[in-house]
Amino acid sequence: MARHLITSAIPYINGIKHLGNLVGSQLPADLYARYLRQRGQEVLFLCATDEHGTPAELAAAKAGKPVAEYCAEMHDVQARIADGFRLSFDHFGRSSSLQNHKLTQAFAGRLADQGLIREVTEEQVYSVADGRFLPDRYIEGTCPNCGFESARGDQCDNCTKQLDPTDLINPHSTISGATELEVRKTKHLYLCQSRLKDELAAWIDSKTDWPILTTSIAKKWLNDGDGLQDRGITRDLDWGIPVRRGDQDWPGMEGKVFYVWFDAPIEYIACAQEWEDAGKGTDWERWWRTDKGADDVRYTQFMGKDNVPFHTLSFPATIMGTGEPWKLVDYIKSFNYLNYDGGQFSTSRGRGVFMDQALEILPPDYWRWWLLSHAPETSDAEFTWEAFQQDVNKDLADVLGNFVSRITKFCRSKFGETVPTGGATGPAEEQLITDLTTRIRAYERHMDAIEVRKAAAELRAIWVLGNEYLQAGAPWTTFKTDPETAAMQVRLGLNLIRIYAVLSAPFIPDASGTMIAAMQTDDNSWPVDVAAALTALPAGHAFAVPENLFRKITDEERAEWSERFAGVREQRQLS
Ligand code: B3M
Ligand code: ZN
Repeated sequence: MARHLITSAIPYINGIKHLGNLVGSQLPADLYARYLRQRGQEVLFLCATDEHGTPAELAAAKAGKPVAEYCAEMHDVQARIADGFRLSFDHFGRSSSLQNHKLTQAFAGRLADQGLIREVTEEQVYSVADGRFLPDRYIEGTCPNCGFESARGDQCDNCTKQLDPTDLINPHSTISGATELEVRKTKHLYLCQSRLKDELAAWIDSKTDWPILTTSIAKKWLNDGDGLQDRGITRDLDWGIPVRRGDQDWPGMEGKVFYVWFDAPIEYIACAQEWEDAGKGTDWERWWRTDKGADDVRYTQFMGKDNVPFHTLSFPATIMGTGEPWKLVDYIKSFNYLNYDGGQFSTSRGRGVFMDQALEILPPDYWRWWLLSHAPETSDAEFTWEAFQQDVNKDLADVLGNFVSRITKFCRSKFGETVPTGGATGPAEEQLITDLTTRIRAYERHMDAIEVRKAAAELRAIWVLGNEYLQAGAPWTTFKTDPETAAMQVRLGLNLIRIYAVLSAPFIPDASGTMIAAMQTDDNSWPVDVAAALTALPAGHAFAVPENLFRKITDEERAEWSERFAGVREQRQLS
């Protein structure tokens, strides 16, 4: 038995994620975690909310709440929605946890001890009325390029020109509106990651099995980008992890916090501590410290492509720089973007379907199936309502749902609600076993390799095999002349339902649970030997006809939803 540590990129706290975010990190991570658990592996699957940084402060201010209160509420909201999608985290932590405070400060202290942190004096805008330095996006003014009046300190949203706050005409604080701004000197800590370049390059070069998407981004930043310039790891914000050198004060750093991208990945580790401290497990170090057994762990990270530089360069640099035996990631599965109906999902404009809204209109399996079977692995993918309706209706309702309903209802009407006895298998069944075996082995290979779309295609093909068998065997006709053979066909079909439940569980856990419950069995063993698995439910075993597994999406619904989600999401921060 192997041990697998799995993390999904931790979602920002400020608002609810859209389906594009979901399919690029949390959902495929859940698919993989569920699959490995089913295959008997020991899994620790962690996620958390990413709670620091300017966006969290701004969102809290907008909601009129103290930022700590806002984060606590939004964490609960996100945890509830994650449950709604059946994301099976072993722990859903918070980057603002005490554990992460301590660990982040310890990392910084250790990096300083290793001589990898230097102090840099910078000039930054200070607001006298607010009594604080203003991050670029807390400053607005008129764009010198196009005259747009609400250009931000870092960029004009109208003409997209990159700006410095000092470029703005009539600059003012977005916190208070104050115009009394001055440029003051302030000191920040920089992580000397440029000095780790060779070590990082060698490490990335050794990852020959990583997806091209992951390594191409890493190498681009490593070689011709400026991704490995030394990087500021502190900010002048109120909300965040106070800058300390381990458990000591850091002279000159009073009132400053660590940069959100410094502490967020460290939360992957702190989350394991939270998991243990919450009483959900023991011995977190055996997952994270190679001197405490984590050498045996295979660590897989899931994320969208925009997060790859931080996970291939910055976070490994943080870990390597300590010189301590922390576990480095073994495999990074990254994703392209999912677009929405001819454009992009947009959080700011409310374009597309957000996780809470998705669950309001359909149960999680519909989304899980469609999103995973269209995961943007090799290129960007697109969500359209037409495709969603068509695929869900066909794959889930017509193929899988229909198979389950036909077999169980036919059996009930002709043989009653127990697995029928009698009849002998023949060439058709042998062929089915051969085909199923081939496809199930391919499905396992794709799941092991985290080839999500290929796995989904294989699973769909496995469902289709059942339908084709039923169509060809036609027990409803056979029954009239040869009831024994019909009984055998139905017995096999009922056993196929159990097998489908097991194989489909990583994709559609609710439907899988319904199928297992209907088959009234607790045998959810993986079909390693297909012929044997087809006799798991013996003649005489009682079952029940389940409710329809999936309903069809109507044309009216499709039209209504595509209209409803076209843009301008209702301003609902909390639901
Ligand atoms: N919070 C970005 C995001 O939510 C960021 C990921 C952090 S992973 C350590 O997409
Ligand atoms: Zn402009």
